[in-house]
Amino acid sequence: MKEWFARGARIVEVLPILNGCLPGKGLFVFLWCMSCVWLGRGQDGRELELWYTAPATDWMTQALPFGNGYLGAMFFGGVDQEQIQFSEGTLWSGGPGSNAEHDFGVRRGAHQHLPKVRKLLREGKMEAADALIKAEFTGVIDRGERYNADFGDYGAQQTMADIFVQVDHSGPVKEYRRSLNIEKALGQVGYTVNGERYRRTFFGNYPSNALVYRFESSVRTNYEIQLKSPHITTAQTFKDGVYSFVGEVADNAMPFENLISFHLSDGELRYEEGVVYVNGAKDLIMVHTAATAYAPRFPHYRGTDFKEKNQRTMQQWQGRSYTDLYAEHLRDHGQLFDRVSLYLDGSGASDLPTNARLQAYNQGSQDLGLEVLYFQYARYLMIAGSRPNTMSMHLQGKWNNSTNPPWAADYHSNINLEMIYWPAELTNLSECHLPFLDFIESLVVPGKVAAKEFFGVRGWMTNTMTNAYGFTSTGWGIPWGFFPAGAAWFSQHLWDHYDFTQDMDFLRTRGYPIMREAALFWIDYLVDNGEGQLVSMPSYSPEHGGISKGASMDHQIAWDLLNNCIKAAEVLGIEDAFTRSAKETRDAILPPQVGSWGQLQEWAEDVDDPKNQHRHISHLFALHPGNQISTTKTPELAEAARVTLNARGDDGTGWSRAWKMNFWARLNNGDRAHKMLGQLLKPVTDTSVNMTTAGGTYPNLLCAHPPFQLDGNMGGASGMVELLLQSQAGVLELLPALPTAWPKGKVTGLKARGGFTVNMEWDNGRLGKARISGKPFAKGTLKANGALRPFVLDANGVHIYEVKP
Ligand code: FUC
Repeated sequence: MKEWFARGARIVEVLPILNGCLPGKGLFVFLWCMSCVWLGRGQDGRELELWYTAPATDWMTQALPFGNGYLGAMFFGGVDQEQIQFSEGTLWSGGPGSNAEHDFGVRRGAHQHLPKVRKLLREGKMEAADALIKAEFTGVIDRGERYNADFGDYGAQQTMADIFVQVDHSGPVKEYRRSLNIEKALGQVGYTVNGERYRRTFFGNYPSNALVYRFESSVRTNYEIQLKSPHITTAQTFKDGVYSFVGEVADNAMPFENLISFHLSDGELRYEEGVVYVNGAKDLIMVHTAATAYAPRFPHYRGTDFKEKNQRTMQQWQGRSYTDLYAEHLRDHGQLFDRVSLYLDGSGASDLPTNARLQAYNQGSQDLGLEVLYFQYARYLMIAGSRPNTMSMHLQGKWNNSTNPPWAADYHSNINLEMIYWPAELTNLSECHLPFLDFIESLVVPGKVAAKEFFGVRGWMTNTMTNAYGFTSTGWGIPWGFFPAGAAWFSQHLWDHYDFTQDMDFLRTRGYPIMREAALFWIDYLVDNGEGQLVSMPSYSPEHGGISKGASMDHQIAWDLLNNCIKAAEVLGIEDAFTRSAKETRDAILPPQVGSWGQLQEWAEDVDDPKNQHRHISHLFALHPGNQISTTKTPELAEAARVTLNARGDDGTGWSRAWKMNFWARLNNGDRAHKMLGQLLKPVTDTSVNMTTAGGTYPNLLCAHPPFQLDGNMGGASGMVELLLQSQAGVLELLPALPTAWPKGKVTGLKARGGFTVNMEWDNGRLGKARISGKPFAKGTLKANGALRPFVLDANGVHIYEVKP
């Protein structure tokens, strides 16, 4: 006890010895052994911790995130009032049910106008072609006051509710500390009032689908607990220590339910008109779950018996202790989180509160520990936000406190969603990739309807913005909304999942069929430019510039997809009319072009402006995350990419900085990439939308676009891996872009294509030792310290590479 309350105390593992069980039927107040034991950790434990000396007053920039995959929550740590805001991945407004005519944005028969658009483009009548697209190819949405969110029946991800806990105490607050330990996925708040000690603990348990909130005090304490939701309240009940809140989203009548079971060490529990009163408890535990009627199936997207699901979830808790739920959580989180460790030799400032630490780092004090924390925080967020059989993460992961969040907190395909999942395979969290892969699969059926109606082609597409209800149409504004390459880019994740895991069954039964359908779209959509090359016409480069006879990003994404289909077919032993046409199409696509000032062209037309510093650098897709351009295989194109990157500069929105970091890593420029990491870690507190140069990181280490978007956190982590290990060119490159700021270090558990796991140590900027593991006798080539070496794993599936001094 003493240890925990010491000034600037370190986080202490909470393992109370607890006899009580979570409630069985009829049991709502029970006592457990009062002698809780707090077990300290053997070491500092602060390296992987965010901590603060004051409560959060702002959700976006200060509150701390936790979650269990299904639910994302934020705690504030207010002294007199705790606020736990939460959302559930499947709760969306809009979509089917929001109006009788809802048709997923599809403009039926739009494809009839496509020949005319192409004719105008061929005649060089760009403006007329653009006007025709705007008139006939925009996705359809219904706006009006009856909708919760800005984009009408397109809908938006929804907050579910807040839980407010009033704590009855008064007097000066001392020794306040609010923290998030990402190694244990544990939030804590501690302080004293009048010499009495108070502590709160928060964690999200995935296997038991529970969020757990614990309030402890050295004196008997009264609490008032209330759930407040912006949605329609259908019913509130309290029975046998379990509170139920049933609600409904206003515009689409999507119902949902929250269950919170209450457990007290002592004192009394009472319920009156939506408020739960706890009187005189030293230890209060709330175990919380939620579910909605959503089901990820076109066209109705309903069908989950959410009340039954909640009952089943709660039955799993019965007869189990807090210790049990906590231990289960630790095991579950640890078996993912502990797969990767990163150590960078140098100074760290974990004794500074995280907000002050970020400021100090920005002012130039070296803090490699902050960089490691930032890297592992992305993995923490992925584990907390994306687990098998939960919804795919959206722009804000699983953390959304609004009914009308920025950009609907949806699934953007022209960089954001892909970036959010970049570190999944690289950082050994392949299972966390699955919700995105499931989501991709759910889009194929609606995406085929959209492809047929808009463009009269086979296959499936998605455009810039996609939601939980199969909206695969073009957006309701053009040019930003016109980006049919979303599906093809998503499909890269299917191939990567195979490439990293070597899961042949996945590739055969799920990955390849979806990739093939996405490829059919491009086989049909690309047209001859009159010189025997295939181009995307009409096209727009994402959110930048006007109509084009060939946006480079489309070409590069189509190339990547067709190339991956060909590789997949080879692995699966498939050779047929499709594979032949995939090869022919791939080889005829207009390759990346170098323009008049040595830049990589963003469009088939050489019109790039060297002064333009737009945040999207779409035409470098081929460098990253694609692999059509590399410093070794296509040095001239790599050089052109470098010219473009220099012109675009080092500022940008959060995700734009993160992407630039990845680009520089692929150009083997570790120092410039490291500079971009510094750019990403610029302290920001502004939450208003800024589309140009205000990106960085909030005090809670969430990425600031601004506003908050998770993509930058994830892109930053993937960029850090790209500095240490790259495998996209068929070779395991060890330390391909090591920054001089990281002269000595050690990493374990990174993943490479081919199903390899890599551990490495380096010193003086040179690799010392590497351990590559995988399937026994698997073969590969590694590149280290400038030399290529073939290797074969031994019978134990291991290869050790050691540089003799
Ligand atoms: C794309 C980007 C914006 C923002 C939005 C969510 O539209 O151009 O910068 O990230 O997605």
